[in-house]
Amino acid sequence: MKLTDSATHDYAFHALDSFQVEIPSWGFANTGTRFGKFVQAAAATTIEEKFCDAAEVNRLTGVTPTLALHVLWDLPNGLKDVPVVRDLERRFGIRSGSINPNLFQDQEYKFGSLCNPSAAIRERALDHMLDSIEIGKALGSRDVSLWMADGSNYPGTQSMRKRITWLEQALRTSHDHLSSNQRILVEYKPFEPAFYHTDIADWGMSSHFARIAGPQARVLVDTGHHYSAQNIEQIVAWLLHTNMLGGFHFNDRRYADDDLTLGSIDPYQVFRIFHEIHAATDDGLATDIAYMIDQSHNLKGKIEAMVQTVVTAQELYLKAALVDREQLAELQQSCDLVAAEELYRGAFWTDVRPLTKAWREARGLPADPLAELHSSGYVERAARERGSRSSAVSSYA
Ligand code: LRH
Ligand code: MN
Repeated sequence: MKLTDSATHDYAFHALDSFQVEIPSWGFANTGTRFGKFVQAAAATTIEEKFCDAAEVNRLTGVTPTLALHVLWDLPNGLKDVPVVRDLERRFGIRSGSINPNLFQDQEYKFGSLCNPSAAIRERALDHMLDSIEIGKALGSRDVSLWMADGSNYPGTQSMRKRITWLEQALRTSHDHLSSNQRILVEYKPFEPAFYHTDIADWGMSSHFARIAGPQARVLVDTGHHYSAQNIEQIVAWLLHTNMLGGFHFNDRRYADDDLTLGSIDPYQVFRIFHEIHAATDDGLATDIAYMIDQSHNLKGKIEAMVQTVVTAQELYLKAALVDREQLAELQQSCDLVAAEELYRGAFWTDVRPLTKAWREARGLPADPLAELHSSGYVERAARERGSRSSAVSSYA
């Protein structure tokens, strides 16, 4: 069904009205690799500065009302920091998003956290998981987003099956502590920092743990957590088919978990993922999906990179929305390969920027968020106010 221009316009505006993406507090902080960290004067180091930067990104884009929080980095005193965060939410008009427990930084997690052979360490890790769930309840945020570094570096040094059992128990207990509207998102990653086995290494393992945990648990797909040859949109199709898809951590990569800005290396990848979601929505499948960004802006200006990423995500979401999926289904059914590919890829080639620009103007938003950021002087002001303090930094974010 070929859409008329005005129908395309209305459809595009509807799609853009329904798209929101969550930004990570750690995306505004000085981050780096094991080979070093290049400090930026305008980087955020306090939770207040992270909320302030998030509010600026939302002012510019209109589609980032929530900020993902990492417990140890943003609420180092746990539940006691909730009133501070509540106050920041009110001051900056940004709501707390997914709560990310940190089960990878403490020294005692050398051989794992929820999968550690030591029952005492597993107990302490579970306590942190339950604290994170209580923080989520206190902040009224929905998702507790669990990524664990747990694994091993050498064959024969750990019992992989015992670790599965320990994690199943911990996730059941965690799920039992959820409030009715909370979810646990189980994020998988094939390797790093563990380089022999990782306890939650792929979507199958994550699906299993989410099912074992309970009905309010789902799988989180970090686009950077795949071997380069893996077909990520096929994994997404499976998770949609099995109603196990809970959310995404969007970023891009050339080699491994590079955490580069979305669409910088393979924008077609994210288009293919969004297509599976639009098609599943057409077919009435549950698509209660949390779109989140998870990047580390080591070289690009952090706020600039975040605005660039949000704009790119909007454009790729809209390109995929504009695929004529009715006609595509007919071409797929008749195995008219070239016509199907030309229709599908044709949407990817479509320049949707005039539509996103018109949508922003219609919604009272800056037509070009990046240009507005540059002319606002926000980054320069932040650098002046924060610059003097930005000496070498300790932890990841
Ligand atoms: C692990 C990960 C996880 C976050 C961290 C910042 O690689 O993707 O989602 O906790 O990055
Ligand atoms: Mn992630």
